[in-house]
Amino acid sequence: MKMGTALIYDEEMTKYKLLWVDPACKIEVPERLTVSHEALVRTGLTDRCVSIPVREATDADILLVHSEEYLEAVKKTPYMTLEDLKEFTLQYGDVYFHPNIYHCAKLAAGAALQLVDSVMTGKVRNGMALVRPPGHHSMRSAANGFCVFNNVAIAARYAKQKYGLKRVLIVDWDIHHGQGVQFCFEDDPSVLCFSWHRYEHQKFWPQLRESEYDNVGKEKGAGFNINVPWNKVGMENSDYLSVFCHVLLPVAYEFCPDLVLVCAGFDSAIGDPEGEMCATPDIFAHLTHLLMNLAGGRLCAVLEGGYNLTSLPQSVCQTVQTLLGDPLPQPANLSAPCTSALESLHCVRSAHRPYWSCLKHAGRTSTELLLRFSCHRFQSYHICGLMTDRYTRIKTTANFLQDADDDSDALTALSSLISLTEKMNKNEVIGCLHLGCSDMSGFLQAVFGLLLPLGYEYDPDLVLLVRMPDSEVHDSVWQQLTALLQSFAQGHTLVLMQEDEKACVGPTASCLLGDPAPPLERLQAALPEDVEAMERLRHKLQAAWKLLQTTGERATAASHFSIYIIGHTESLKSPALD
Ligand code: X5A
Ligand code: ZN
Repeated sequence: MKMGTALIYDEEMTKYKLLWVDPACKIEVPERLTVSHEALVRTGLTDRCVSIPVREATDADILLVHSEEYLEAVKKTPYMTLEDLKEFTLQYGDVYFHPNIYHCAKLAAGAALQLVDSVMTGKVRNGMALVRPPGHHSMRSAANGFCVFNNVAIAARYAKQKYGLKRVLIVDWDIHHGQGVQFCFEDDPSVLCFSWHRYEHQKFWPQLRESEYDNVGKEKGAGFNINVPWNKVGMENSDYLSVFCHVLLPVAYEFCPDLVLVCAGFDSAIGDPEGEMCATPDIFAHLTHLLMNLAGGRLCAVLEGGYNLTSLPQSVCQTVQTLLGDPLPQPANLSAPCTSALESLHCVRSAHRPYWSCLKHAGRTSTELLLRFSCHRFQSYHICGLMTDRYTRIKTTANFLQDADDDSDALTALSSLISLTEKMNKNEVIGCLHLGCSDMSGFLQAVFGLLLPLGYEYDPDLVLLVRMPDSEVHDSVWQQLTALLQSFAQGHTLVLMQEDEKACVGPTASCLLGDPAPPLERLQAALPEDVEAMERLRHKLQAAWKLLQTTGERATAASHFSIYIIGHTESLKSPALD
């Protein structure tokens, strides 16, 4: 099993800065990198990572994405006078040059490539590169938005070329649209690009029509570019999680990537002067975790933006800590997604409906209800203090699994478990979700569309995961489920399995210990009756569980209104009517 987390950083990348007055660029300072690195050192995270040296990207590496003319032009910048640099800078948008930036840009791209190599050769499981300049705005022949070379785009092409990867997923959680990444791969179905971004109906930089949700990719790449525009500032944790549960995760699992690259910008965190969003740094632990079981755990995060020198280092620490496999923090104050976020979500899902079977709503009635679900409240057992660190987690898991193994009666195991947990504080309340589904795709769809949002909103103190003897859940899906459920209750998960499932005990335990779940095979479309049943249930539960919603109130109200005025107006093409 590949283990370990790579950390790539070199102080050299702090050695360039803005040399003249430019209000648009003054936030991109060397301290962004130093405070992030210092926070990792202070919290002991650097010591737990595998330190990998940077290297300079070669011309050939850079030419995977950029034009020769552009590379040659940038090569001249180290020799330019201040006046020449200023003038050179003027041809691009919101970016600055410095005599040392070409060197740093080669190191930043090279760092991303070193990270890909470390993960692909199995030296580590995953990793993060702390780099400057960022990359996701730079285009084939243009610097843009503080970016010189497109670090992540180069890394994706490099990974495909060097390791023969068929599919790469790029997740851009920076608050700006990674338009450089989009333009690079928009006709390429082998690279799935996801970006959410502050948009405000095209009022926010870079003010591109191409950042809209209806830019789904071109030609063969149609469906492989996902844009989630935020049309209001102040988005919160629940807005981000909602997009992950209802768009990114189902599509990403259906895509089945061989590698996940993250444009890890933290200007999407609270306090950032650019993003003006309200998500807290611990949300990045969850975003990271939710992506960590794709591609057999091969995840490379590369720093992009992040300009608040308090929330940036905190967010970086959350990301690295999660990559290392630590239990996740309880997601802070989850509320209902806001109306504007729900409107965006609805538009994105609709725009991608033709391309992804997980977004296709079944049109016919189910003959059989294949998905059973109940949600009731009952007394539970507070288990805090029992599993406070990795070591005790291991021990408890082992003991418990041993019990279940030795004792032929699963009930005995259950009662011993309960007596164990009864010793802990009581009187906390958890929910019980019973989920069954006939095929793998339908099951996973229910996990993303129902179970994860419910779990996040419910915020349990303990997750009790029971594998029913007749569940027919494929082992690999079971492992994914086990891994994903550790998003909740700070990883306090208890698993009950039966004697005849001995073979799956080891793999389950390894997921509980934070090892990546093995990659799934590419999913087929879910059975229409499963989708239908799930959708119906989701709609029924939406009033009580806001994270299940995928449509804004306004959108709903508007459709009712359209129905009401049938015959009087032209608005017969309302989505509610087809
Ligand atoms: C990487 C990044 C932001 C550029 C903002 C320009 N760039 N107004 O976050
Ligand atoms: Zn940004």
